[in-house]
Amino acid sequence: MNFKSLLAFISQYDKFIICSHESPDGDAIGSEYAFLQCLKKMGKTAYIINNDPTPFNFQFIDVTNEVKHFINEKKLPKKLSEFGLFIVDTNDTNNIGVISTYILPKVCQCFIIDHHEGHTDDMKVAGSVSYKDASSTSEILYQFFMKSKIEIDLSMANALFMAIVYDTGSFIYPKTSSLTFKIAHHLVKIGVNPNEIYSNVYETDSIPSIILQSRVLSTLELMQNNHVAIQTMTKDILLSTKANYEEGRSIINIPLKAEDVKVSIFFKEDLKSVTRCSMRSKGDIDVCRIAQLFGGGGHKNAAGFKFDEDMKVVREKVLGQLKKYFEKDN
Ligand SMILES: [Mn+2]
Repeated sequence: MNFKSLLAFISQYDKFIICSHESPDGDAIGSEYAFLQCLKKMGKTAYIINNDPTPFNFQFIDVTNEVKHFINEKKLPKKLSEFGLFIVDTNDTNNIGVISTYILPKVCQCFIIDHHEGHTDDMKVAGSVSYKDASSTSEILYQFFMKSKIEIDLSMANALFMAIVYDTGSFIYPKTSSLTFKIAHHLVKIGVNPNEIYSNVYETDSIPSIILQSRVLSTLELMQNNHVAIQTMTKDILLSTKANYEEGRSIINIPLKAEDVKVSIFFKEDLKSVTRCSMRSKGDIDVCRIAQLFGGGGHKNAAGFKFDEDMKVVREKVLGQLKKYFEKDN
């Protein structure tokens, strides 16, 4: 991995803002936190500002309470033109929510650290460190820390480990490599307790989130000879269960436990009536390509997009794209 452009960007500024994608996940939060500590160790001033608050189950790594989200313009640091902006765990400047309105236009330049497919043509992007084979953004950052001889303290190790656990589905998703385990080995040596991380991330669900799961799972439809599963989470379901939008995140993985299910599609509506489609697939089915047709992105086996069109229309279009995959079976 080559970090020359990243080091050059860091040396250009004294002050940085770090942000990530909307609805930040474990990799987004863990990467931001570890990278913030790194920048501080390099003598820089840095702040994390996300579009959304940190989901409850990732908050434990933020021991210094530094992962903030946008509240209003007045609360932003002064003289944003003196800041460099880091965008981590996404390469899409349309995917960072209000940061693209209130911060991106005011900073001088931004730099992307990411592992997703695709790239951006945004003029503000001064450079990027992007490795699509990396299991997580944190896996890239770990290598940057090692190469730059940044000491990884326990708080950084916990953040990196949580990020890797999250983005690899606890070391089982396709991009999990021997390097991933080597990094995990080192982080555990530093003092990370894997069971504690697991427990914090996966055993802290709220009761509304369990009820949400049962309601959403009851919307399950199976198409294409049981190869395609579709679930829907409407605003009404969210309101009636009192669960948070983020708490629906992992429901998409449930249908994939069935051997026959090759693609899991999840249509979601949040409390602001914004609609999204998330897709997960097994093996060679490239859902990122489908997401890109709708202006979204992600990885081959995990991708998504936002849409304004009627859900039924989008649903038919997505199914139309998938049909091509399963015609081979017939
Ligand atoms: Mn990631």
